[in-house]
Order: sequence, then C-alpha cells, then structure tokens
Amino acid sequence: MQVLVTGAAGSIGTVVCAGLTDRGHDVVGLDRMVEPEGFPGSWFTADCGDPDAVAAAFDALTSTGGPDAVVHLAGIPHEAALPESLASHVVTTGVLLDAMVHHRVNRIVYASSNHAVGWTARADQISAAVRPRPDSFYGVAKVAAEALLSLYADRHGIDAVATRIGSFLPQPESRRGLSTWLSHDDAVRMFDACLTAADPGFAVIYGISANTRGWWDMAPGHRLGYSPEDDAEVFAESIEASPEDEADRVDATHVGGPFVTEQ
Ligand code: 15L
Repeated sequence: MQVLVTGAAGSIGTVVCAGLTDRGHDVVGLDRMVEPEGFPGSWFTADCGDPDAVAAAFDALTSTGGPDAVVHLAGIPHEAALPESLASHVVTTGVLLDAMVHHRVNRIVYASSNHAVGWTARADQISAAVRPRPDSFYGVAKVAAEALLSLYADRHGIDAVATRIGSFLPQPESRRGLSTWLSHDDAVRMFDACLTAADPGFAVIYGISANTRGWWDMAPGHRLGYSPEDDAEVFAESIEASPEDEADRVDATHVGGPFVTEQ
C-alpha cells in the first residue's frame, strides 16, 4: 500500500515510516523539513496546511497510481496559542481531507492525543466514547480535528481512524508514563493495523502499549487489529526508585497529567 505520511521527519514520523516500510508499505514522506538522510521512500518538502502544496503532492502521486492512504502526524506536539493550535492540527487535517476527496483517497489515520480527553478525572478505565474533555488548546484542536474526520467519514465515506496517542517515547519517563506509554514498536503495529483494517469507518482508539497500569479501554483498537505487545511495567522499578514529587501528584489527578496545569 502506498502511504503518504505527514510529519515524516518528526519523532513519530521517523519511527513509523521505517516501521511501515519494514512491513512492506511504500512510504512517501511530506514535511516542512528537507528529506532526512536515508529516508526509505520518496519525499515532498511542503507545509500540509498549504492547499496548493498538498494538491501538488497529490497530483504527482495520483499520476502514478497512489496514494492509497494518508497517515497524518504533522502538528505542534505541545501547547501553543489557540490560532496556532487550530492552524497546526485542524486546518492541516481539513486540507488533507479535501485533497483526499478530490483524489479519491479513502483512508486516513490521524495522530490525535490523550489530551483530547485530558481533563477527564483518572479512573480505572477511560472509554473511547467518553465526552471530549480537552486539557489545553492543543487538546481542543485535537478534538476539532477528530470532529473533522467524523464529518468527512459521514459526508464522503472516508475511513478515518483517530488514534489518541499517550506518551510516545523510547521508554516511559515518569509514574504517569507507566500508564500512558506507547512504545515505538507498538506505534508501528497500531498504524499498520489502522491502515489495513477492513472498513473501519470513523473510529477513535487509544494509542497506548499493553501497560499493566493502563487506564484505557483498548477494545476499539483491538477490533481494528491493534494488539500491543509492550508493557511499561518492565520500567516500573527504576521509575519508582525515585521518590514521588509534586509533578507526580498533579499527574495522578487527570488523564492529561501536566497539561492540566499549563496555561
Ligand atoms: C502528547 O500528545 C504530546 O504531543 C506529548 O508532548 C506528550 O505530552 C504526550 O501527549 C503525553 O501525554 O505524555
């Protein structure tokens, strides 16, 4: 399958592009950054919020038969002013969806975030159907981008999967991370499953590893074939060796951890 990956030079993009290539996909990178050395596929240096630049990339790819799907990872990965957050997460998603409709590309897998529900109080299990409850403008923009995916799924029949990613890191770095960690290998498993699942329609799943201390309802992801294999628990002893501090206590109250107190 040919997959156009936005944000391909970023931390998730680098890992996901290499992993999808290993799994037999033909990956095309799109990023504002120039092509990283050794990138495994072809490349467009472009801003995915720019409709003309995105149209040019789609024109070039469709003239050779692709792409089959989009993985949208581009976006500021932290809190920012509201206009900047909306441009980075919502406008880019809309530009890509319009290009997909125009070129009849039928699937998008989106890097949403746990911060879409970050103000949810910590509980044993957080459903993917819980009320959107952002903890930041970043989270608001992720909720709005998910809503756009839902609209295009209903209006145009596009398969659109929003993956609410937890903490994508080589290994967890805090007590909260023992619940929110998404390993590199599980991220690749998840994007591959979402790209290849039969008829997902519009779906929201949690992008988290199989963490013993996870508080997420993983059933919607399982239904799409996402079976995480890594567990943050193997890092618990070293993380718990340092005494709990104020940041840990803030993290323990709400799903979004530190974002809840940022302004
Ligand atoms: C995210 O969505 C952010 O992009 C990242 O910077 C982390 O804050 C992560 O969530 C997390 O919740 O750990």
